[in-house]
Amino acid sequence: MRKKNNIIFLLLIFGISLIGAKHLLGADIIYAVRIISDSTPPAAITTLSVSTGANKGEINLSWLAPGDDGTSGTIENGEFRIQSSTWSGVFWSTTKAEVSISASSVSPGSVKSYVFSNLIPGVTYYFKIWTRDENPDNWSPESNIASAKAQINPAYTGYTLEVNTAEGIRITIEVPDTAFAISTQIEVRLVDSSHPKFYLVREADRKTGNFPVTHPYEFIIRDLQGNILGEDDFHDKIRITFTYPQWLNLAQQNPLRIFRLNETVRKWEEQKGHTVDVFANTIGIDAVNFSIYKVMIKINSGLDDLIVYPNPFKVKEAKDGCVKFINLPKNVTLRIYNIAGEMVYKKVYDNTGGGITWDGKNDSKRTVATGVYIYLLKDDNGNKKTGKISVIQ
Ligand SMILES: [Ca+2]
Repeated sequence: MRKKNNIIFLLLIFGISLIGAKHLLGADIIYAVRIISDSTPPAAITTLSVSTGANKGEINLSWLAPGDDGTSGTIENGEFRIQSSTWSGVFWSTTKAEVSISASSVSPGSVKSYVFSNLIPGVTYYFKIWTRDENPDNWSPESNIASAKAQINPAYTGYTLEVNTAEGIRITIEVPDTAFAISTQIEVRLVDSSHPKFYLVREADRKTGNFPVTHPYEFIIRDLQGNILGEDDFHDKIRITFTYPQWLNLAQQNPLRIFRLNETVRKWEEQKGHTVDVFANTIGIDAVNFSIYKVMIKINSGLDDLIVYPNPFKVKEAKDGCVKFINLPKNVTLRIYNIAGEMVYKKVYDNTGGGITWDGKNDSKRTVATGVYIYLLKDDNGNKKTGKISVIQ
């Protein structure tokens, strides 16, 4: 709290006459206010709690406010700052916080909340929060750390059907009330891979170079009168989620895709907009109609789909301290050059498993200097891809 000392100055104004005698001309009182800087920051928040939010990519935060000085006193002209990270070991600091919330008339112990949005659905985020009072330097110590997963999809108001298949794959189908024009209850039936159509499909697999992770399942939907529905597009999207085997490593999970069989041309077509939850081992899509679906690992034939992240590569803040190159073909060679064109790192990968990493070290396992580097990826067929990475040590 700001402390005020009211000091009264008695201002005496004297005039000096020509003969040197002092004459009191008048007196006035003025007030001066001296600010004694508040050096007591608010206490650390110990009650930060977070939970998956209601909408896609959201996490809800709530906490109990501290006081202006420790846990007492109403905070005026203060501020809360919140930092988020997908890694709990990140450098936590008010200077790294992404969110600033002004705090005025905040009484100690009052419940405060904030909704983080536009996070990556299904990914776990960690949070810390700080509070300051009216003194810009009076930051509280950091709060407890709290984590939650960003919402993958908003909760359906309809119903969820869960099927455990003979292969140990769990398939979840979330059907919103608005999916069908009719309001009757609906029965969903899965047809497994003993379906005769699938023999033709296997030929197609080899041509497209996709490695099947689950057998195909056909989804058929009937109303209670036994009529097959879903021949036309749904009125609203239906969510289909597959579990995938736990033995897949992270690099194999990245290229997981859901394919739908186009029965007219007998070809598997990749379904866009999938989300992978690496913690629950699930992959899901919003389906616009029922059909035959299968989960496959997409093996790239070239380097066109390469993704390099994070870039800039802040070594201390990157997960596992590595920059990742994903959506790769089977065998690649990675070369890293400095801006002077000198090669600092080279590695040949006989099996990329879909992705590789670089830890920001040269061939002698020494940390490279902060700066811009050029990567060159080359595959077995002579395809090349280069780009810049900003490395920040
Ligand atoms: Ca204070």
